[in-house]
Amino acid sequence: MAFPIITPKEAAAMINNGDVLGLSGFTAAGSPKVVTEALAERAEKEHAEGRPFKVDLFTGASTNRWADGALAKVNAIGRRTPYQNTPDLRQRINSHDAHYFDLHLSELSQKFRYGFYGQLDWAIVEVAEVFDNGEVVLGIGAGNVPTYVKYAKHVILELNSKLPRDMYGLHDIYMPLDPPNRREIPIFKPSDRIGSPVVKIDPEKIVGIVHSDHYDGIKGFSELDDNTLQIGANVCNFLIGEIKAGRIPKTFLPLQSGVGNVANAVLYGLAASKDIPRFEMYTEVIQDAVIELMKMDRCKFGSTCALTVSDKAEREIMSNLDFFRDKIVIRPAEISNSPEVIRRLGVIAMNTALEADIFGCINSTHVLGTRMMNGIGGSGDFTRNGYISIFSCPSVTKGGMISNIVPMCSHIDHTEHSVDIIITDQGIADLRGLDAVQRAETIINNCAHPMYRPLLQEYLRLGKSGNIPHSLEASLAFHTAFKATGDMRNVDWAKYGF
Ligand code: 0RQ
Repeated sequence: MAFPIITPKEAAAMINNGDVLGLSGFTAAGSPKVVTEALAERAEKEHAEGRPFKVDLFTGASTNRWADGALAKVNAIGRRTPYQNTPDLRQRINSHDAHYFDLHLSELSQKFRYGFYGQLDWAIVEVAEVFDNGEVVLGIGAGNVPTYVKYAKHVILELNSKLPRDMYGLHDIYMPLDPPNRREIPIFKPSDRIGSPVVKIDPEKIVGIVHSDHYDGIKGFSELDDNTLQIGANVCNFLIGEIKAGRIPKTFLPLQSGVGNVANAVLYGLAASKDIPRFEMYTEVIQDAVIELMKMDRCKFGSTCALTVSDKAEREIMSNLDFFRDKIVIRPAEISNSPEVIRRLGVIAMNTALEADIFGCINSTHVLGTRMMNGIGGSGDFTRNGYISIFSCPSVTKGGMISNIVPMCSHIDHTEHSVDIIITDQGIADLRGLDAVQRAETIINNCAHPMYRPLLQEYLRLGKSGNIPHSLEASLAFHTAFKATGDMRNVDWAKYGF
């Protein structure tokens, strides 16, 4: 092999306090494991000896316990973008130990190339194979690797022996030109291939290869409960109704599905429904449910940025690549999430909300408007550009103490202009063509839990005038009641003069 083999410790020793790192991977899949873990050990030592040690991390999306997890635990992350979901990092962000800026996943590569975020010192990239000319086959998450390896001063490769060499051909690596020279991204169906199966890295930049031997460590999903199954069934019923009404073509349209338990349940709902035609996905994450749907021949093809699957499913895919090869393509985030392509293909966007308000706005990111959960991820890329944009969530959370339908979202990621449909276990609110008050009535009657409906109806009835009849004083009363008493049902409208 043309490149030196080094240990994780030797790799970590080359990285300095204040360096900016671009990591491979997306939603944990394909993220580095052993170099970042060794770097966290080094940071801990430096801190113990009284020296500062933090690095900035640019990733594709969330990483794993060996990268975000280990580095956040020892407080070694300075700046961090985009999406994340490890408990330690979440805590560091909410205490401002780590400086997190959240942005749409489709935008990071190009904004990095535009020079908005400065220089990159290192790219640390998990690979399945390295060729002597510097070409590499990536792991199961492409993220922003093509941009990071182009702009980084140095590259460290993690060659993961869990990834078989015949992964060659699973990726489609394409980087658009930047304005004013950008052309169309020529994807006209989810399975179109427009780039290369490998990422080309300048061999001069590769300082060494580190061996690793780990699956991605992605945890499986919660058992589907009655509520999530009902949400899945409601999404299916909505889609079937749209096909029957001729608003979605009979041949169907590509689906996008977000992350998390609810998204996984929605996909299992699709499997159960015989009225949903075999479908394709143009999405950013493929979770376990899609792998099952491919085996059942319900999902024909998936274009994605990552296989965000449990270790069990990852092992299964890796040992059956001949079956999956013509069913999956892994693309960089700026292509999997490209607004241009999403709009062209007519992708049906299905994402999960933390909370929705009665006028149709969505909070995807901030618990009680203040604490960062994960980040906006690609939900905005798909919501703003989808053929139909659907948000789903349970009607209540934490045993009913939280209503996921609130008078006004405590933080807004997606405005009513981008949201067509809201679905909970209670039912479906079709907001297309409705004014603000009609939207509110529909959401309260169809999506709110019955125990919260009277409270929401009262808010709407007593709200002040205007196109969106909010009461500025009372709009966050559900949240303040929860903060004060631990239960949104204790909201007291009388306090606000109602
Ligand atoms: O808390 O973990 O203590 O049980 O939030 O909630 O219902 O399990 O939902 O796993 O589907 O995640 C929005 C976070 C939902 C995710 C979000 C509590 C609840 C639970 C998780 P526990 P669930 P899911 C493509 C698209 C943004 C990015 C995105 C997400 C925990 O879907 O990160 O869409 N989306 N990307 O109890 C307080 C509320 C709450 C609440 C739920 N209103 N207030 N807590 N919880 N609602 C993929 C990518 O972009 C990569």
